[in-house]
Amino acid sequence: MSMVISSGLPAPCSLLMATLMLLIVQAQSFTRHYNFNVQMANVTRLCATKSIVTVNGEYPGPALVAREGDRVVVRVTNHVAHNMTLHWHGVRQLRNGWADGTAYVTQCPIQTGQSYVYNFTVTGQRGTLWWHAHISWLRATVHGAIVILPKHGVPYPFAAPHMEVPVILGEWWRADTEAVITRALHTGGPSDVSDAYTINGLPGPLYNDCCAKDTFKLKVEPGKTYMLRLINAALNDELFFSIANHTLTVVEVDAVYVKPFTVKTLIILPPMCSSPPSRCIQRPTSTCRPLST
Ligand SMILES: [Cu+2]
Repeated sequence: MSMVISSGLPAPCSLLMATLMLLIVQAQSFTRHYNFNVQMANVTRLCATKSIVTVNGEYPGPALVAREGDRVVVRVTNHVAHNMTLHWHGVRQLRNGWADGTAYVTQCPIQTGQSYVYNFTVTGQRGTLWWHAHISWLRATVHGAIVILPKHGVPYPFAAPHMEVPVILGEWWRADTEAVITRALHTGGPSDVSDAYTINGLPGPLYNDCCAKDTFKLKVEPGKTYMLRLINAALNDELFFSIANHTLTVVEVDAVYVKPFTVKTLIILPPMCSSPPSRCIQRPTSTCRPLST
């Protein structure tokens, strides 16, 4: 704007150019529409198939991708027997409080057969967050990544990675997770622990033979940088993350860039979603660079 004013143009021209520039900036923000159908799906893990609550039949659920400044409109339709809300973990709901998705706090749950449209603008944030069910224990299987890219034309404040990959750490129960939390609430004791930890919904080869094919694999090339968008979607557990013979450079935490620092291991805390969103403990995003460079 100051460039226009200092250009020496007559005032009406300056005003016109300023208006055009404003329109151009506004045009770079988009409205992103998503349809999230909450539905049951049969998923096989640890050699057994069970029916779980999902979004669009996916476990983990679909990634929600937007740029800073974009409006996000998510139509959620509930096709399962459970009441449902979805929470956009860590997204600052500035003047969008009704879109926060906390059941019985900012909204009544979406009942079976009903829809609700979440409508919010991503303001002043860029990085990795996540979305999850915010009622009972349904977030065990109803969750996914939120990827907030910088504004169009704005680079990362670090070397651009060769590839970006969401890495969602989670848990898998053989039992119905709603039965697990119901029993814990009845007894007042701790809940049963999960049967497996997962990476992007897959338990990996450490549990039993039939899990070998259910392993998350990322093919990498030596010397290239990969940005792992790390999310802890476990119910209650702090999780440690490390890659053998590699280091991790943390470049962003909670959708805020940080001065990059290098570690061998990260601890990622579980969600504390009974707190207001601004107090939720969130996940770091990291880049890792193979040591073979
Ligand atoms: Cu949360």
